[in-house]
Amino acid sequence: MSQLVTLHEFIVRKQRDFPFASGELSRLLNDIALAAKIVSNDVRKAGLVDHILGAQGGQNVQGEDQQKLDVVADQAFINAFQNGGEVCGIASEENDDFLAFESQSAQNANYVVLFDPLDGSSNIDVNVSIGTIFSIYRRLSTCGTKAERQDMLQQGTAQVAAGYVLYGSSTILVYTTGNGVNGFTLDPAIGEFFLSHPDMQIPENGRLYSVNEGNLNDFDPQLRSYLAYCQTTANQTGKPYSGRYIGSLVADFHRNLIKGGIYIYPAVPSAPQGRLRLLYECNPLAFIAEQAGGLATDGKKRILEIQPTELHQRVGLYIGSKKMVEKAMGL
Ligand code: AFP
Repeated sequence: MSQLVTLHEFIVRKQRDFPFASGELSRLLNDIALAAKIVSNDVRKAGLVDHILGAQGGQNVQGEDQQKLDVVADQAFINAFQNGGEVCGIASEENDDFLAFESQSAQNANYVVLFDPLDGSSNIDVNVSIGTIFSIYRRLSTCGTKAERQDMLQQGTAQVAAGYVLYGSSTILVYTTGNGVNGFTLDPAIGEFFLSHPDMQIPENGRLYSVNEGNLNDFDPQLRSYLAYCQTTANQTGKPYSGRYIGSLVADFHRNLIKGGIYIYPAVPSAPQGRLRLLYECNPLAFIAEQAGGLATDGKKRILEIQPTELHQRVGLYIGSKKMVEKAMGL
């Protein structure tokens, strides 16, 4: 039998590669794993528990209906960060403004986390995969003081780590610290994540394209012609690509990461800057895509080099297999 490696053991081994590491980032990753287990447990019983399933009744800062599970997940991660003591502040898709933690121990912490607690939450009521996406940065403000806005508005290239948890047919946590991408599947019976997808690499080319084709008439001619190519004789055998669109970015991205493919959500008249959030969705997934050998752009430039100016900034996203993204961009 091959040896099982837990997420915790894997993190400890990686930390040993850096003799001067303080262990803070390792502890933070373990905090994320703990929150992920709590949320996974809630997601698994969403259909059973009336107070969890359904809309919260409020709207988030983008005017979208908040699902109860959105709020539950947001709080689970915030609690994990506050209890863990490695994070001085957070920004989340569900909160209008960033939160600077008040305690002295938090003010002494070196990291901030930006996250989407439940991506694809409009899919909760129909039992479709959803996920948490996170991004970790070192703070820019002075240690010992409260976190500031500048800590949150850093370019994606400054990410120290990023990852996602997909609550799908199983729960999988995928992350990078800038040295490859690894995936860990949760064994729900014992509540432990095990290394299941070591050194993930996205195929250079794939045959899946993921786009909301309901927006086709709003796409620019370049993108329309790329989609026509996908639908006709795109691969070497002269067969069209297959369209796969879940409407849950984290699930669409994960599938394409494993099988090879491209996910596109461009700017459209109804979302002139794009629909997806730079800080909570695009930057973390772009970091993972690049670490796995793929590409992520807004259709013109590298996602990771976009300078954020607002917390809830949106951008277009072309992400996935390198050759497919290049072709979609007309390169
Ligand atoms: P929610 O988290 O609000 O459900 O948004 C999901 C999402 O940001 C992303 O996960 C999807 O890919 C995208 O929106 C779907 O958008 P369309 O419904 O416009 O295709």
